[in-house]
Amino acid sequence: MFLFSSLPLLLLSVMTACCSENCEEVQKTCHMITCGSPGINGLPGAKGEKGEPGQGLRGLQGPPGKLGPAGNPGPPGVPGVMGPKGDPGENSHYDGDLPASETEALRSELDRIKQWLIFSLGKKVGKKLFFTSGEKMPFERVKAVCAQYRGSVATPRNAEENTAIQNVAKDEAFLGITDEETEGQFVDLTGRHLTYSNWSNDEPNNAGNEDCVMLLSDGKWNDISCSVSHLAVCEFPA
Ligand SMILES: [Ca+2]
Ligand SMILES: [Ca+2]
Repeated sequence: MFLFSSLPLLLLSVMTACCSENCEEVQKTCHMITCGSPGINGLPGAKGEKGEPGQGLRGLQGPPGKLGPAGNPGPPGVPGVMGPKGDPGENSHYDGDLPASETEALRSELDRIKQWLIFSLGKKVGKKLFFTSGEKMPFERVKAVCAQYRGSVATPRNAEENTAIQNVAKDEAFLGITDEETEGQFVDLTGRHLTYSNWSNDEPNNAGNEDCVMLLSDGKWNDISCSVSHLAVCEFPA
């Protein structure tokens, strides 16, 4: 009975004791928050460590980028393996394998054409044919024209060839003889010394530096300038 009657009093005492302590703390806290001056912002803290990748969904792939510039060409490749020999063509039976009768007929025809040309245009002496284009030109040009037709400038090795050139030219013509290399030493265009000559009287005289040779109308020779123009006569193997 006494216990029931004194219990409310006991609870009240405990609550009062607790309340007095807590209230002091509340009052202290309340006083600092509501009545103090605002503080100065502190320095930023140290940067934290990088976080773990997030768990979100990956974005869609973007469109392809622009085409880049063309690269440098690569080195040449290794040559391929040689292919097999092709089939013979339709005219393969003519490849250097003519019947003897046809070869002889062609040779005969060629000889006949040569004779026509010699009869109308040139002269044949031994194994040489002499022709002229009928044009006059400087010596360098004569050499080029003869070489163009696989011949060389007419060069008489004996009196018969000299007469043949004279008959073909019927005019003053260059011969394939010069002393351009060594003054006074006339050689043919291959550099060989002459074994035949037919100089006119008092020639060669190198009058005004004359290093080429002209066949005169009478068949005699005269050294003359290489830059003047005379008839071109060429010789060919017969
Ligand atoms: Ca000379
Ligand atoms: Ca002369």
